[in-house]
Amino acid sequence: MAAIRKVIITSAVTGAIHTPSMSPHLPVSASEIADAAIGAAEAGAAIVHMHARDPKDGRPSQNPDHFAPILEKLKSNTNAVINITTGGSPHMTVEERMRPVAAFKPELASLNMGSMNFGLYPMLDRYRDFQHEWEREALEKSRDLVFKNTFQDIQTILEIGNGNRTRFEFECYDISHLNNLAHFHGGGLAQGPLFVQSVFGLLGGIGAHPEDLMHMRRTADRLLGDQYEWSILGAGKNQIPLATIGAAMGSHVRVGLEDSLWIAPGQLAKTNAEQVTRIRTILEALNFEIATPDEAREMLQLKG
Ligand code: KMH
Ligand code: ZN
Repeated sequence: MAAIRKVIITSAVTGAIHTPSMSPHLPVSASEIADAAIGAAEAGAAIVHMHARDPKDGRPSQNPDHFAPILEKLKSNTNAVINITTGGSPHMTVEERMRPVAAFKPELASLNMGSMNFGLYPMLDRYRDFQHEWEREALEKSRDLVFKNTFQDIQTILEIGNGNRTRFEFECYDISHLNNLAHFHGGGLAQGPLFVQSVFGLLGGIGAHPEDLMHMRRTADRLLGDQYEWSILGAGKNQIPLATIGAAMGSHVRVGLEDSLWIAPGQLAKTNAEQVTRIRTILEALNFEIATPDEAREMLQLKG
């Protein structure tokens, strides 16, 4: 009998795209963010993808002082792999975005594989009442915003990570980002097994149709061969459907309030754990096993 495949669940617990006025369940303070990640890990997430916020107004923050209490609580309460963002928010400079990974040298960090438009402004049609003016401004400004990830930016983050044995969740929002990853892999700066997080359904990136998913998969296979572990992230309403299709085709999955505030149409997720439980139930029904943090460490060759 063939071995049962182990699927890594990542939970991205708060992010920078969604803002506090969009959901009362979005974690904002350090203890809310840490508790959300611990709950997700207890529900089955092997990896927690971490952003921090300024507790004053919920604004995304890459200040290491805002990460420190979150990481401390996480480390003493869970064995989950901690993955720190270098994406921060698309409104920040790359120098700002790198700060927590340089300071904390985690096992895993995100790395965004190309510059792109990042259209958050359509959310202004849905949300009108904001507690803080920065929330409206962030959405409004995204009309004229480039999320900057030049080759030099990517190289600098790779060099910081490689120097600390931090490995990467390579965020690929479009086909060209796979080309960029193949370029850095060919040059030796990005080393396998590459953890490729394909991101679907953000305005500015690839769509969220199953054909888009197939195209990403075929291109990754052609460019990266057996050198990668594939993971799927669908934004908003695409979260669970795309994770399910991807998993059936051999991917790992990412859920979390960073990527979708919802658990069902018109129904906000109350916790990150709820989304982990939903995808876990589906994966187990498909006869997959859920990877433990240590199994994820082994698959991705993390430093532990
Ligand atoms: N917000 C996601 C679509 C990062 O933190 O580096 C991608 C992300 C970026 O997680
Ligand atoms: Zn993120």
